[in-house]
Amino acid sequence: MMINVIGLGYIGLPTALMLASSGLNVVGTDINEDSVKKLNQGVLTFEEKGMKDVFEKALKNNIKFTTNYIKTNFYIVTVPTPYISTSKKLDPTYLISAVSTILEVCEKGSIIVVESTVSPGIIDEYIRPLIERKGFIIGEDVHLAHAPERIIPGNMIYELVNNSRTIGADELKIAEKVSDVFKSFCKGEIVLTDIRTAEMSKVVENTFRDVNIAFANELAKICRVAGVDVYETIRISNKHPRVNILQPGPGVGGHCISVDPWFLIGDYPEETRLITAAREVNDSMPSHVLSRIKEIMISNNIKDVSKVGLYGLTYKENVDDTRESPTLQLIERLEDNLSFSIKSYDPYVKNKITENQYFNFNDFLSEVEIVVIMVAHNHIKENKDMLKKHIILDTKNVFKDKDIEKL
Ligand code: SAJ
Repeated sequence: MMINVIGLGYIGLPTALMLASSGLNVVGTDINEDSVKKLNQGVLTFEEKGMKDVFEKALKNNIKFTTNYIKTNFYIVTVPTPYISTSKKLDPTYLISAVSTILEVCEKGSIIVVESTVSPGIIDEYIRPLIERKGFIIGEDVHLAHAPERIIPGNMIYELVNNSRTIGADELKIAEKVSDVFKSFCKGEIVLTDIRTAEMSKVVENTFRDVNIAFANELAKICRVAGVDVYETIRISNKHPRVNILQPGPGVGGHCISVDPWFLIGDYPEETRLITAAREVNDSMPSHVLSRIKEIMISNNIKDVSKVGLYGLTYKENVDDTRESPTLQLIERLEDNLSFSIKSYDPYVKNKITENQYFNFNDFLSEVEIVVIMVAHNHIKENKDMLKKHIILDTKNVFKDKDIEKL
């Protein structure tokens, strides 16, 4: 059996490599000619811990990369499913186009596994009618499955192997076939269910985390007014056997947790009061940081915003991904003249994405008086001593010292 993985991004590439390194026959397809060329030359298109070794093994096992869809009977679709910020809905265009192209080449009886994140109901609403319109009978000519991913950027390879996963299909025998493929590398439990439940559980997992982060963020605001240390409060409360509070921060970024809850809110506006409130709390955090910056500027008699430096542009620590990053959200909320002045630096971001961005840490530090730690990269933990002369606003609790400004 040959497996064709469609879309070689953050999820598709490691998945294709894991399958191939486990001995399966794999072809990876992507529309990006440059990426395909690089991969065929043995060059990875992005960095991820442990992925190089898996890549080498996959190459030895003859994995191939191409811009064409291959005629086979097993497809895993990992194309992007962007979210439309104005309507808060998912955009299934890439998914529709991938499935349409598969239908042009696939063998009779093929299994199409959608791994891309979809909002609950998307497969029924768009994919089934599309297949039927093209004259295929679902369950005979093609079979559908949904196998949402759960891996976390920064620890993807480990989590691909060890996480439990969900497979939804119309028939148990199809779910089992898909499960056998994933079992080639996945040691975690594989739970079989129907497609709608698989869709719902994926979005629910990210929504759960969003709501729980919002609770921690709200606590940070309460504790500031109450004059109590939020981190100490959380540390102590978490000693209770049934309490497990997450950490507050400058906001929630990334392509998943800050996005997926909107799918539920968009589709079930009457039922999602808690989820909506949580989104609002998390979205308010960059503005909360901004008010803290203003307070600190006033109390230190600093009038010029160009004396403020934001450390960290990525959405979380030790990755280079800046999608929906709280720092970028904060800069967007500044008036134009201020957003030109405020400085920023991130050791992981090598291209210019903000107006007043520095690429050398020393230069950055020498130009600012207030350093706002927005991301807890290992780099800042290792270089704490360099900030001795600065006023620090630490939104990630990197510094444990009492006299440092917190959220
Ligand atoms: N964050 C906090 N406080 C915390 C934890 C996180 O403020 O205590 C912030 C982070 O700084 C970041 C955001 O939340 O801005 C999200 O980061 P994350 O590390 O929690 O998650 P992601 O977005 O990198 O990956 C999530 C994961 N989902 C869950 O943990 C439920 C991952 O397993 C999914 O595969 C991924 O979404 C996805 O693709 O859906």
